[in-house]
Amino acid sequence: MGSLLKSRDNLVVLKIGGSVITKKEDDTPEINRPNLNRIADEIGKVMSNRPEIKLIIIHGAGPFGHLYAKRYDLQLGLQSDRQIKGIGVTHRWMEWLNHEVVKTLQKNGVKAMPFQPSAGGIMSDGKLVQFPLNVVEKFLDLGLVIVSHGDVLLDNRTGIGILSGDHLAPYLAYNLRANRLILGTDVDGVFTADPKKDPNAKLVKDITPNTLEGLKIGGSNSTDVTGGMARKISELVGLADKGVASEIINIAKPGRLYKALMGDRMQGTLIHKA
Ligand code: IP8
Repeated sequence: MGSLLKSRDNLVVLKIGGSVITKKEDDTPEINRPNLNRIADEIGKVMSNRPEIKLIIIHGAGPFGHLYAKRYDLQLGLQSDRQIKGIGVTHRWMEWLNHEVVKTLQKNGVKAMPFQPSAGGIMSDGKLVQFPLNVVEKFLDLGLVIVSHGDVLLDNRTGIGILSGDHLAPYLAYNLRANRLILGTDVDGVFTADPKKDPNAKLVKDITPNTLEGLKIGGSNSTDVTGGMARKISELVGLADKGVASEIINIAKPGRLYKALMGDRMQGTLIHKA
C-alpha cells in the first residue's frame, strides 16, 4: 500500500490528441511520423531526466478510430448486425495505431506497455463503469509506462459504445489519484472561438467551475464521433471540482510537452477549482 501511495505522488496522466499524431491521406488513416517521433523523443528525455515520474499515456484515435466508428455507426449503440463486424475492424485500426505509438516510444528509451481498453473495460450509457485499475497500478509499479487509447467497448445499456481518450484520461487521473492531467492537442488551449478559423479567437488562460458558465468554447472537429472541445471541457471542469486540476497544451509545438512534463504548468489553459 505504501508503495502505491508513493507512486501516485508522481503520477501523471497524459492524453495525446489523435489530431497531433495522425492525418488522413486519400481517405486512409496515416500516422504523422514527424510529430510522433518528436513527441516520443520529448517523453524519452523527460523519463531519463525524471525517472521518479509514473506515466500513463492515452492517445486519441484520429481517423484510425473515427473513420471506422462512423462508417459502422458505432456511436449509436448496437442496432444492427452490420455493426458487429465494425467493432473488430475499428478496434484493429486502433491497435495498429497503438502498436506504432508504443514502438516509437520504446525506440526512444521509454518502457512503454500497450493496454487495450476493450479487453477489460465496460461502459454504461457511454460512461466508463469498469476498468482493470489494479492491473494498471501493478504495471506502473513495475516501472512501465502504460500506453492506452480510445476504443470500442461493451456497454451495459446500449450494447456497444465509443470510449474517448478524453473520457478515459480523466477517469484514470481521478481513480488513480494522479497529481497531474495533461491534455496535449494541436491548439494552444481553450479559445473563445475556433482559432483555426477565427482570427479574433482569444486564449482562455484558466477555467474554474465558476467561470465555465458564459464561456464560449470554440474548436470542435466534425469528423469526431466523440464530441470535440466542449465535451472535453465539461468533463475536465467536473474533475477540477473533485480536486484534480488539468492543463490543455499545444504538443504540436516542439518543446512544449517536454516543458510541461518537467513541471511548467503555465503554457496553455489551466482548469482548476476556484
Ligand atoms: O479520439 C475515439 O477516441 P478519441 C475512439 O480519444 C474511437 O475520442 C474508436 C473512435
